Amino acid sequence: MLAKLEKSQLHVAVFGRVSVGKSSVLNALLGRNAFSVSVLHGETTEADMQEWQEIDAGGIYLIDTPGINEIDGEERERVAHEVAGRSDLLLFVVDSDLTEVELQALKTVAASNRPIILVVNKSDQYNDDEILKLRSIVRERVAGIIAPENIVFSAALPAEQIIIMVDEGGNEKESTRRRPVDILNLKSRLWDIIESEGKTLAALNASLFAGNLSEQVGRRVLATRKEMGAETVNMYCLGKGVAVALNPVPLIDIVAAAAIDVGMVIHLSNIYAMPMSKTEAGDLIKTIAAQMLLLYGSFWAIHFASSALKITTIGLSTVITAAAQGAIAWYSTLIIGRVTEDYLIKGKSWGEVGPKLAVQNILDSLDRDSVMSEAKEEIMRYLKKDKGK
Ligand SMILES: Nc1nc2c(ncn2[C@@H]2O[C@H](COP(=O)(O)OP(=O)(O)O)[C@@H](O)[C@H]2O)c(=O)[nH]1
Ligand SMILES: [Mg+2]
Repeated sequence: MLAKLEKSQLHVAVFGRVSVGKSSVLNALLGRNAFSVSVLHGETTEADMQEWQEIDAGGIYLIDTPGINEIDGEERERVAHEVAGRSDLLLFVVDSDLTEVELQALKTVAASNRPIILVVNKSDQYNDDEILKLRSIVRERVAGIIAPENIVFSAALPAEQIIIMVDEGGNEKESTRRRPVDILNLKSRLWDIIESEGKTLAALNASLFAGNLSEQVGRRVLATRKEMGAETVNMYCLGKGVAVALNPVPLIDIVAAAAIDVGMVIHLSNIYAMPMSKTEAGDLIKTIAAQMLLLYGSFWAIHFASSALKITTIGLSTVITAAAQGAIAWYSTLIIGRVTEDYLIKGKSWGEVGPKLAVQNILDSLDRDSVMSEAKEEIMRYLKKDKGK
């Protein structure tokens, strides 16, 4: 998995019932008969892989798998699941409306959080009217699981049709004909997805894989992230505390403080592998700040008032009042950081609790007075050190 990630390989696997044309779809994409196709059930018994050279980016591999409905095929099903689990993108192939078994299987693989293209193959068996109907039936069947743009029709290996021609003399002449292969819709949909999110898919899947590998690995990954997260939050708390303490103009306090928090949230989102944009980070901070205001309104009001008064306090024991204000800034950044981590660990969501309870929980878990007195000491230490220089 790591080697695959290093070489930025992307694995595309087919999934589906026996004989729907999985191997044929892959051959049509490749433009050569790399995978064996058979009218017999269960021709493909092992997962097999071929590089798809057509895409410039390179490193795209197509993986053929056995069907999911083998009668004595528990082992085959296991292989199919395993391959799907290691793939970055899935082609779920059907050849008509989905059966109950297929729908169940689709739901199972959809839970693995990989993008899925639903390929309705053997379209040569239907006329235009039937295709229209089939499309709307399938669309409805998989609503909420597959986006409409990810449902594509194909004719990977159209069947031979026997054509009987009658000439003027009344003689019948038999010939055969194949409808043209139709794989372009699938190809362009695949290219779109790979072009827009190929690298991300590979990286995301590698981390999902690491998470699935064992509970232990998952826990270790999380523990490492939490460690890095705590260090990061601390760094920003000190940064903001000192910035606020040093800054004599209250308006700039607020602007600079906001910029520091946004920086921290973006930094944390990278640590937790859920990258956020500036706007997203800003929105999250607004949500958290609104909850903090609701819960601790008067406390923050005093914070702002004292910030506004700071200009007039210069000349008193400036360092001490500055450090006190810095400590409040530190505390607010600490809460934003902790709540953000909580939000990221839950996969960028508030879970069942909602933002209010999430903020409340973090506030409850921290002893405000001791956090602030420690913060004050840290800031003073830093300011004195700075002055010494
Ligand atoms: N009519 C028609 N038959 C197809 C198409 N694709 C595959 N088949 C046939 O379906 C059968 C099973 O194909 P195969 O690729 O081995 O299916 P798999 O078991 O899902 O891998 C073969 O007889 C193929 O000729 C198609 O687009 N149209
Ligand atoms: Mg096959």
